[in-house]
Amino acid sequence: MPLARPTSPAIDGARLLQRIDALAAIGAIDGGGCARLALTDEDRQGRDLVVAWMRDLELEVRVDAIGNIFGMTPGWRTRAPILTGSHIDTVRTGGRYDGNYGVIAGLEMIEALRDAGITPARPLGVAVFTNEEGSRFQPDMMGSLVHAGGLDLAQAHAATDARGVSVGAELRRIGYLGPETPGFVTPHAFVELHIEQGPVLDAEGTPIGAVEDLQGISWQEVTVVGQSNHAGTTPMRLRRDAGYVAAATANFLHDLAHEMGGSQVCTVGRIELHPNYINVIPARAIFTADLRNTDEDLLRLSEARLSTFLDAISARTGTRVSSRTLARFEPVRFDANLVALIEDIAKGLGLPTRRMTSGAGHDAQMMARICPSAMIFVPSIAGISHNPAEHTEPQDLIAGANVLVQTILALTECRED
Ligand code: HGY
Ligand code: MN
Ligand code: MN
Repeated sequence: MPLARPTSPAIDGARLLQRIDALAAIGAIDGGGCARLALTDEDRQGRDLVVAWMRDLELEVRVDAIGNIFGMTPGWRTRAPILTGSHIDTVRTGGRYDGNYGVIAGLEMIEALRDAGITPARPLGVAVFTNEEGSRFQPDMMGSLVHAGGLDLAQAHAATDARGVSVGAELRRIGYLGPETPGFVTPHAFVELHIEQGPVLDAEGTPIGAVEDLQGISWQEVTVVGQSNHAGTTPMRLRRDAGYVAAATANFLHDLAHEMGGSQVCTVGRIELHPNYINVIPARAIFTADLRNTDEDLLRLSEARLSTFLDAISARTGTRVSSRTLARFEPVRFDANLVALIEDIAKGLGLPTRRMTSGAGHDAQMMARICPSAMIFVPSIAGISHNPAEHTEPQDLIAGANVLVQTILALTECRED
């Protein structure tokens, strides 16, 4: 794979990788991954480390009331900054690059510019958005959604985890309920560098993805109420088996994705049965449905098909089924000029590039609501992510950071205000 042509400023690859490793050590799990669920003590430690790096780089650190952290260069109050960044919270079985890479590459950009004595024509900022993953608190991309005005702060603070602990209480507990009003800074543009988390770039041997769009996301939590009964004595015809409804729905959604084809994906990631014993017919099942499609009409069709299926199986099994929306975002198109710029920059660095869609949700999709936004992807080996085995080759990590720096520099030289 071609190495990026040397440019100014030069990314210090060793420093970039060293920071990735240092952050990955917080909440480290077997297999080289991370468990830093949003607003846990591990998340706080990760935040504290990134804030320390920001201060070492003489960035002005601002924290807003949903816990988003912004490290800014001088002048950001009077001239809209160019922002980069991502998230450092992870899923419970996360990798070391998802989100973390984009934040650390942003810090590396700041340091490389400083080392080269380059002062961009516009202020810059590196953002760490709260609770991008949505694993502990829903919706996902919570911090950037509040920043973009898509979710009321009080509603976000009131979101609770499985133990009934709220976002607001956790932000206060870890010391990141900041003074700034969410949305206090509107960037001139936002560029997020992220691992692809899918198989495309690695399979093609393409080092850079210029992300054009991002698919729509529908998250539901479905509750099924049946009747616990004896697994041995209860004839099948008398059962009201909540566990069967959950399993049948997972099967239905798997088949629905194959039937619909295209970009449709369906995932039942969490199933909780009560009382969850071998010889008791489950009285209750709570499970999640994650539906995604690049086309909003088809995403709605998949939601309607699920609803129809649940109505029918509820009637057939004598169970009560209810569903609540945990997150719902339409597909997003990124700024065409920014995407073209990323493509040009990558090609100018001698890096093969391809345009692509993001299967995953990202903070950039929320920032696209308030300013021109786009994403740069680098390959994930075998497309593995949300898994400790998540891996991206060092030379790809460095190439992506070079594309980010040059893209941001190109944007700062644009004189229009
Ligand atoms: O679910 C997602 O796509 C993201 O990782 N929050
Ligand atoms: Mn991510
Ligand atoms: Mn993720």
